[in-house]
Amino acid sequence: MGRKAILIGLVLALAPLSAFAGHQERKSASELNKFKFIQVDPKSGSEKGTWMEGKVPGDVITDLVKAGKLAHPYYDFNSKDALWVNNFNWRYQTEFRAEPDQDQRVWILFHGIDYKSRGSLNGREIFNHTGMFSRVFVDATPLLKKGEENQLEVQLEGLGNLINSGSYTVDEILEQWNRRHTTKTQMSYGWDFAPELIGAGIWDKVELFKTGPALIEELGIKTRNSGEVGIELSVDSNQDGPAVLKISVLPENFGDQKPVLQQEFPVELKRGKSIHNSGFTIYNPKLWWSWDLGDPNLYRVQAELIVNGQTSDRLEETFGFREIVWEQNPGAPEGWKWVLRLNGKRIFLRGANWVPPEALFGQLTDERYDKLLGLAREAHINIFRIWGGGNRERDYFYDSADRLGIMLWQEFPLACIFIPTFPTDEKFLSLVERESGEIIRAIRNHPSVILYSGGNEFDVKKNAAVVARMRKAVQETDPDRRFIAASPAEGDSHNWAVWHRFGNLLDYYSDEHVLMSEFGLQSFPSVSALEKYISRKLLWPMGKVYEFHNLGRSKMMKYLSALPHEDSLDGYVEASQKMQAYYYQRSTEHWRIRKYRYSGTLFWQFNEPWPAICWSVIDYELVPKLAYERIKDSYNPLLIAADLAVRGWKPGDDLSTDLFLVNDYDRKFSNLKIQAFAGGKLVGTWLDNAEPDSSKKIATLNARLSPDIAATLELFVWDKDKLVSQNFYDLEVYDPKPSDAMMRAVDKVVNQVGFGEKQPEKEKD
Ligand code: BMA
Repeated sequence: MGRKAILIGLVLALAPLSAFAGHQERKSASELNKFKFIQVDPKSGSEKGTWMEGKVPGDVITDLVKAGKLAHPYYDFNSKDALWVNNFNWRYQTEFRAEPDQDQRVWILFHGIDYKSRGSLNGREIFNHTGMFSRVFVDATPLLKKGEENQLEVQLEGLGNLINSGSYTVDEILEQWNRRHTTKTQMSYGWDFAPELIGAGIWDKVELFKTGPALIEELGIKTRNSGEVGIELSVDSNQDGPAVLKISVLPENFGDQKPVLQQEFPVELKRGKSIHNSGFTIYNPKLWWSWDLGDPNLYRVQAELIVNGQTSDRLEETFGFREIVWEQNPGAPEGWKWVLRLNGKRIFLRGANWVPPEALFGQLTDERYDKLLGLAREAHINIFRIWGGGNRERDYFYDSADRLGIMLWQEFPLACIFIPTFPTDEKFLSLVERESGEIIRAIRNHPSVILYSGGNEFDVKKNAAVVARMRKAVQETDPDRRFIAASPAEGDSHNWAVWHRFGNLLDYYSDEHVLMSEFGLQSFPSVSALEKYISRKLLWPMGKVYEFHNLGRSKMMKYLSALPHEDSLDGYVEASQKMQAYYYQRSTEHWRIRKYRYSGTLFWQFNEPWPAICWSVIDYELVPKLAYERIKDSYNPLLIAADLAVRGWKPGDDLSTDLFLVNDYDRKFSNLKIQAFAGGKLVGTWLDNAEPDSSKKIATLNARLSPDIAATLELFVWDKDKLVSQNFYDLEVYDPKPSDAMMRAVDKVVNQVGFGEKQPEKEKD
């Protein structure tokens, strides 16, 4: 379906849209993606140096690397050498031809600009914009030159560097002080798993297209599982009068993909912007499910706006039918509602935290999204929390999550403000409201998105003003989806007693919250990944470059000291990955066994934005760490788990443990055969059933471990002849030391003062 007979000739700038663009897709639009760029002195406004080739979507640092002006900032300490970039402005230019017929309008749509920018067309200002996530629509028609090239320019303002005081604490405060004014990706100011690369760029796509007198600015879609669909059509028209909205709906990823509905609605256009609501019903809709409960069925709506008998604009969008209910966790304080029902079915959240997959957005590709989401699906993940220090990702990510049946929890771009508070002046509050609203608009039609959160780790009471404006944005734009003020906030837990407070598994097991939305441990990536990004002379002994790439050295040494390991890079890599795997496996299984006292686990963190030594389970090279392999089994919807004591075993020891069968599917498994091998020897076989959505103890296993084989426990579940679940425990890995009284006190203070957490009712008594 193209915008009929609309052709735009372009000189430099065109590339076809990817065939897989489900969101607000204008098939006839072309992307402007080839630009040139130049450095600009912010004071004098004069250009410095020469024009270079720039790519959109992209960022200035990536473009400078390509132009040979910067060494790649992911290598060694190089990101320091990119800091000067922030002290200049950057002018991007492209040219295009557009020959609209009479009554046609030409539009340029910027999907995301990082962060402060001014745009001009043929020398006339077309916008002056602040905010990374708001779209910028430009009606280019009045400024176009016929039969000539049109010159589009975007000048990006350098935001300046953070002052480096040389003291970690002072720098933390300065950094929070600076970034709390912006709704830009917070992580780009530097994080404990990301470099400081503030940068600037036209980070999301720029589209060029024509319409008739009326543009479809947006198509908001709401569904009920009964089949009712509400359409909110936002229009920008340059004339009054009657128009017709033609709707056609077809299955997107199932069935014969023939239209299931075609309908026309009268629309009374008003000059300027207007909103028109209409609705229709799809009988017996096929529902969208997370992959573990069913098929992620999607529909496509094709919308065509007819003005004066001619197509004025067309837009397509995918959407789904699904209903979400959040229920109170049994036995938890009033208001802790984290038991999820998807289309009436209860489902445990087997999740992870998602961070931007590239610190340099110019390097981000659809393939990277594909690989990461594919790995997530393989690891049985059914939800991602898109962390507030990161981004609203590009459309492709949400489209892919829809199609894969992976649910999403989207945060707004505010994170980790502990010492100061967010500003309360109207300028900032309205910026936050607009940017939150635009994030919602960009993703609200995706059935995979099930929750909004105001951001990561800030006191929601001290920051009530900013929270109120985010809530307002949700209420006005998408009131049916749940909004929480921040995470943690309503009974979810960021448990950093382990790692930041040097604790052990017992600190997880004593956590009284009901949703584990962050917990984790750093590990080293593979030696080959380290060799790729750290120069040979800095590789060993481990110098400061490791901290620069985010190693928490003293914490790492605490956790490594619990395991015998060689004092070599290989030894550190292996032991740290073993330790991380141990923690992720034992914690997630502990909580899954006790569903729905606990209703979900989202470990910190799935991926990483640059080559780091951090909490990720997939390294920057997209190589899974050992924890990823363990999570695959621990997150199997049909889980066989040993509820092991917090201790270690040696070859020859006696092992006694309860075995649990956890079934997150909504179907029953009958006559499953469960086998246990201790130290490689078959020590038990059981036959049992797994009821839908259940967790049950199936046996107590008592066995003596073989004296001369490593102490391991392997569990297998067979459905007839098919292996449907398995698990592996390295019983020799053990970290003995829980956090001490002082660290537990620190943890409490962080939760109360940092996150504004109320004490659970029980503790108050
Ligand atoms: C959490 C996150 C991040 C941080 C991580 C590890 O609380 O929300 O801010 O990177 O801890 O320290």
